[in-house]
Amino acid sequence: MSISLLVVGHANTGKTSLIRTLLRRHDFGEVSDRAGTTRHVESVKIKIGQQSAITLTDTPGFEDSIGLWQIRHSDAFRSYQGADWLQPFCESHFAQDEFEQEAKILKQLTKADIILYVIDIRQAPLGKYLDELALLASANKPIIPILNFSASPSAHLEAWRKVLAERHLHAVIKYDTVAFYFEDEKRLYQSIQSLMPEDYDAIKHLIASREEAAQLRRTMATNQLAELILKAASTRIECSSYPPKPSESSAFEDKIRALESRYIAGLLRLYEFQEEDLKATPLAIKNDRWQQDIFDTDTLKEWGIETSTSALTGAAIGAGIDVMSAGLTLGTATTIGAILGATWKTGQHYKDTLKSKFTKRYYLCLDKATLTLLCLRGLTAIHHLHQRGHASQQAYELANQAQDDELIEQIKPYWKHAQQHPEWETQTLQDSHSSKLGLQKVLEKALNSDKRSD
Ligand SMILES: Nc1nc2c(ncn2[C@@H]2O[C@H](COP(=O)(O)OP(=O)(O)OP(=O)(O)O)[C@@H](O)[C@H]2O)c(=O)[nH]1
Ligand SMILES: [Mg+2]
Repeated sequence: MSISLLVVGHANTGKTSLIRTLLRRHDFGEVSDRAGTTRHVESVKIKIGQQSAITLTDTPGFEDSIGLWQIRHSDAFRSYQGADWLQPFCESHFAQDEFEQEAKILKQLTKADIILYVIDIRQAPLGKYLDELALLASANKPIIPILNFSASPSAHLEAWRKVLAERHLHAVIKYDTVAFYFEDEKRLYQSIQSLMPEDYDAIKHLIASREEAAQLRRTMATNQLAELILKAASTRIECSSYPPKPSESSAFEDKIRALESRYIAGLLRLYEFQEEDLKATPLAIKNDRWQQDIFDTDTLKEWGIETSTSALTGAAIGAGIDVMSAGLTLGTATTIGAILGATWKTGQHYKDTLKSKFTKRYYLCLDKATLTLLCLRGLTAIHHLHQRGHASQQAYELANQAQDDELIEQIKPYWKHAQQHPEWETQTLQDSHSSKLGLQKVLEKALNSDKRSD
């Protein structure tokens, strides 16, 4: 069975926005700054699997509640008790003429299980709103007031709480359909649970499935970010001189920007937002000269050389390279590998380093600061989308972030490793990829520490 929630309120208080946010859909109804945007009643279901858990009904806003209140207490309707005035009123000429919009709301009242009364708390609790509450209360249905626009402090919050408490409306929900917090939504569902005890389990299930979906999205988002970082770190292009020619730098920058754009597009799809929801300012890219640190213990290990003798072997490698650079134009990886006592495979793997040394060709890679910036922007984008309401109208601008030394240290081993693996740029990195898994953990920790602001 589906619980029927009727979403009502004064014009422009965010009723349609609330439904969009609860649905996680930006395409429901029409949302705009203009009052009187919604002109028709429209219902939509929230499903868990195939089962419909909640039916949300959007309505036009109240426009002239003071006038409506006066008609309710005029000779024509005064004698009716409780909800009895609703039907005669909706069949009267008032419902066809000046109260056409209000009548559309009133017709729905008898069908609803719960009324969600949406309040714009930037406004004081004026008489017209109190009239709306009184008209709604006459339907004898439970009302949950939603204090919308709660992300910014409001001078009227306490006044609203007071007038609502005076009307026995204590279970009030603070909400913001733009800066969305799952905890607020959870409180709304918990209020519904307390009003509809027979549907307790269905709502419990809904809350759990929403929580799971949010967690899964976050895991997938950090997975995509880990992939971006590894691919960006492993990306390099060959150039004829260092510093590179402008055309070579810009070819490199295009590659990195394309990687970031692909990441952002994937993230928007994951969170079910659209391209226009997030604008990334151009990433400030600096390149660096790629070089393999042949004395790095990890590098030596990959060469198949034991680290215990690294100092000695390092010297041997240096000597080997000197000998070769004198004698060979471009030694094959196999030969070089053999000279250095490494396997054929690892020799092959390091051919770019050696080629770079012998042919005076250079490789560009991403510098440390840009890579960290890419990581910070990626985290900020996840953080923002995670709590962006689906009713948000303004694009979020993803700007360049301040450096974060702690994070740099944590991601350093992963990017250093990725820099030695140019093949990762084009490979599909499996979810079981050890660097990807390790980096993903670091990113999740950084997100949970909640330091990133939007
Ligand atoms: N910052 C912020 N803006 C909001 C919030 N809720 C709605 N808005 C904005 O307020 C305006 C009105 O939102 P709607 O959802 O169209 O309001 P409505 O109550 O459905 O309006 P009508 O259909 O005209 O009665 C839009 O510009 C929304 O983006 C909120 O919680 N915070
Ligand atoms: Mg609307």
